[in-house]
Amino acid sequence: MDNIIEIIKGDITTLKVGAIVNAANSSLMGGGGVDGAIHRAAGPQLKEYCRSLKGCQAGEAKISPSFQLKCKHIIHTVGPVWNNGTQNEEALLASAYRRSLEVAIENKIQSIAFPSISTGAYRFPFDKATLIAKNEIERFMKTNNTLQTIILVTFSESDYNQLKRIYEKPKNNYQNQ
Ligand code: AR6
Repeated sequence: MDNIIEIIKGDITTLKVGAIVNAANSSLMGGGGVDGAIHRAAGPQLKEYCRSLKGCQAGEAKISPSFQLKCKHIIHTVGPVWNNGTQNEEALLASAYRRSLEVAIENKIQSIAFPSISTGAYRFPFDKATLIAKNEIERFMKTNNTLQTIILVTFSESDYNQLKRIYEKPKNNYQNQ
């Protein structure tokens, strides 16, 4: 087994990994939710650095140092705002995961932690978002084995249970018999 996916419940800002992913907005100037928590914990230098990144489009990703966090880097990505699936949201969410993973590889990062991008303030349905993330991560892992650990971080107990259910679901009915 070259790489593993771990599901945990907790605060992504506390993790000592190669990179944590931030579910940012396109200004990269901070906000609420996980973005606010990351900026608070990293300190004001993060905002100064992010200013130099000059924003980020939905589906794209940019990297910064982690400043006061225990992780080495922060990969800032921007998920889509859910609009009943009418604005290419599924493809944009897949791209946010894919581009974050590509940026991690480009920077020789071996462990990465993701929050559930777009499922908070951006209102993307959690189940749908989880399946898109799973598909993208699994596809990526087939062709890349330099990233050794991918951690999916959920904040609430119910999100954690839902994620576990989706990842542990048997692939076909034969496994149920
Ligand atoms: N650790 C892990 N997960 C967290 C944490 C944390 N510390 N805090 C929240 N979550 P959201 P979005 C979960 O709203 O939907 C911001 O204002 C949360 O439970 O943070 O992509 C940005 O600036 C949810 O499952 O991000 C943007 O404007 C998930 O993280 C906008 O929100 C994502 O929720 C982005 O919205």
